[in-house]
Amino acid sequence: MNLSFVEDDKSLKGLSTIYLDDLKFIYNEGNDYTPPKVLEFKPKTMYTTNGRLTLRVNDDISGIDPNSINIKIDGKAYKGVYDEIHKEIYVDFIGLAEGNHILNVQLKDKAGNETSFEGNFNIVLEEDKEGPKITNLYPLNSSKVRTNMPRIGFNILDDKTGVNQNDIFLFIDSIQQNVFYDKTSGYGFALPKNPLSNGEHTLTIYARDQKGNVSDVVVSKFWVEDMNVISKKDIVIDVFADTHTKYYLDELIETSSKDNPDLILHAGDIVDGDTKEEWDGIKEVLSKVTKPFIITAGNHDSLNNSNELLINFGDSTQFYSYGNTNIITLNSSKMSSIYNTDPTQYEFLKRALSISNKKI
Ligand SMILES: [Ca+2]
Ligand SMILES: [Ca+2]
Repeated sequence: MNLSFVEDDKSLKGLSTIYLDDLKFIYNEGNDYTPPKVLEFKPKTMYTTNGRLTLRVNDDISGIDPNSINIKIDGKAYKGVYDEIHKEIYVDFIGLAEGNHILNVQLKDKAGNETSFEGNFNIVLEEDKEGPKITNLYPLNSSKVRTNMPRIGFNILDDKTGVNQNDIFLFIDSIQQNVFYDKTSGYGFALPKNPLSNGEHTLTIYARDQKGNVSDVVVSKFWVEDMNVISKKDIVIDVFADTHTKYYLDELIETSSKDNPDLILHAGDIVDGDTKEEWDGIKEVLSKVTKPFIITAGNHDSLNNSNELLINFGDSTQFYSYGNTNIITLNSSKMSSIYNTDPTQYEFLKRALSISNKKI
């Protein structure tokens, strides 16, 4: 710690007094004196009498004690389940009446510091007449993917009653697929039941809300061009990152060609400002590369929120198989923040690892 004092009136020389009061010195950074925080909870308005509240919580140093969570709605006790990975507490309720409700939460960290929180939420039983909205469907229509196990990504939100996982209907070439869905963010995904053949495939998806309203049917036709399977025991992968301009990319490709790699992996920031001109330059440089080239997303690659990366190089959350090696790519930044990214990537990673018995 560094304390500094500076005079601002020389005429007071020798006359000033500084008092320091209520100082606490913590020599061991393991000491925890700060109670947990409830950062927010949602939803504030619900359209069903059965539902789930999600509280985002945080604690520095010792972490939240899951046994200390005490939750009441309108004075009645409810069970709160703590999800340590996502730092969230879930509270499920059944049969609450229409109108305003009061939520009270008490919880402690593992050092015994306690916090209390009170909030309001509303149940509105007006009729749900609109179907869910489907966006962010991947692979995009007319796009090409370099894997025969492409991750099918989507976002489904419904303005009132919401969508249950079992009411999402996703087909690849008329074969229904199992989906994983996160109600809170609306993100979800599927992995094909079996590897897809090279060539065109048709993805069809629709969903139904809890009132029975059905969304539009959304269709995407995409191409699978799996990377050539090689039988070599050891493969060489050249890894690039942060080239930002086509000139640096070109230089690295020039150098890389001397290694004769089997595969090139770009770990993000292949462009700087995410403009169409930049992406056109990148495509031009890559057109001379004869080796398979995988590109993962850096924050600069979606700075403009363009879909150029997805259109040209497929979804940035993906599962690839190459020779004796699997490669899993994830996207931890949206508009330069991890908070808005697709949270179902954790589940995707678990499933991708479980279907893989190769090197990762
Ligand atoms: Ca604490
Ligand atoms: Ca609805």
